[in-house]
Amino acid sequence: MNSITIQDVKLHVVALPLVELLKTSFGAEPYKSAIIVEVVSTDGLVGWGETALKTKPSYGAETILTVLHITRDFLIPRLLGATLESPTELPRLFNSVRGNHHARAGVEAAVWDLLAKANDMRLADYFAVHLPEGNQPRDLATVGVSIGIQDSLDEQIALIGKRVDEGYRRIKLKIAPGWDVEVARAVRDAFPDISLMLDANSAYSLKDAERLKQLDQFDLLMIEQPLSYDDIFEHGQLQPQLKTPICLDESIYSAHDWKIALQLGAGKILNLKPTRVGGFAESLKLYQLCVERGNPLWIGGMLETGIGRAANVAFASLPGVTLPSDISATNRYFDPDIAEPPFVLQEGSFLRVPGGIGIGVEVCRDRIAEAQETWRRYNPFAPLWR
Ligand code: OSB
Ligand code: MG
Repeated sequence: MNSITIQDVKLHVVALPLVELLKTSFGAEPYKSAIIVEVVSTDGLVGWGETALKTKPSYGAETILTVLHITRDFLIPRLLGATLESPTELPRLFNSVRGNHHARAGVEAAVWDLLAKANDMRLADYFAVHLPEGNQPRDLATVGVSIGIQDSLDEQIALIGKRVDEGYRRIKLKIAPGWDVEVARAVRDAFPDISLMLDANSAYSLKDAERLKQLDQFDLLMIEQPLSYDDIFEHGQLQPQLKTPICLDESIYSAHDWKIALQLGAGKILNLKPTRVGGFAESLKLYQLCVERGNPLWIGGMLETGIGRAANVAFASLPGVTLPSDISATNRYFDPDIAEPPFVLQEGSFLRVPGGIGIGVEVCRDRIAEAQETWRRYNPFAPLWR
């Protein structure tokens, strides 16, 4: 395997208008913000990564500006001049930087792309190099779509109908207290056969167990993160009361956390967001743990641009990812995106893994520049970095 030496790291803070907002239990942001990481090697290769985060600490503790600070002041100085044989060396290089998973993940993703390119491989195949035999990617990722809270039941039903017509075979709805049982009932009445799941984004407490139990009647694939964003213990008390499997999202930051969750019976399914767990090295550990334990696994999304989406599609094409992932077609998110070509939903509810090396999509620098302008317009006082 070829190694690389890091010559330069550039950060591009971007904002893109969303084709459709995603309102969760903690609200909706009016545009998509992300930090695009560009890593350049001494032999002139370029790798791209993305931290797709919110501007508010509403999903987790990190925000675009904390990522900027940690990346610029602590991660980049450790990376410059480093010679790497594998991106799996990065967690050790960044060992002295506690937490800040999304920040570490953005830089790490760019190095994965760079090293895959240095070795003339597609990212999906390069992931498989880091796994035991029998984990060859499938060239496609099975996907669903995540739909936000709407202003009325009629609008909710209409939007689901539109997504089903587009070909999505798994629908995820955001719920919150007051927008839950009645919504699930209405949706089930309108679509008796769709594969349906709900995501509460931490909106409930154990006191709501009776209400959550009522959701069991709607034949849900799973309910995602009903309790606090930092809780594992109480999910372990809720799961035995529910027939619907609990899927953990917000509260799992590592393979270690998932082992605790399994031990406590806190959930049966993992939503693996590579950026939430600090990157693809930790994601590969979680992947292997889920394969060993027979846990259903899918890849979550943070409304990534085409850069983050391409890497997530590559990861979701690994055979241990057994459930549809939250990676929808480009036209659900952006028009246009900052990378080409767009991901197009295929018959059967899947996206194809790009054929090119690395992430396999072309980054459009003019669109990045435009998206940086959009960020500045929305955040005139935010500091910028190169
Ligand atoms: O909870 O899964 C979530 C987006 C931003 C923050 C949290 C979540 C989400 C999604 C979007 O549900 C999934 C996607 O990228 O399409
Ligand atoms: Mg979620």
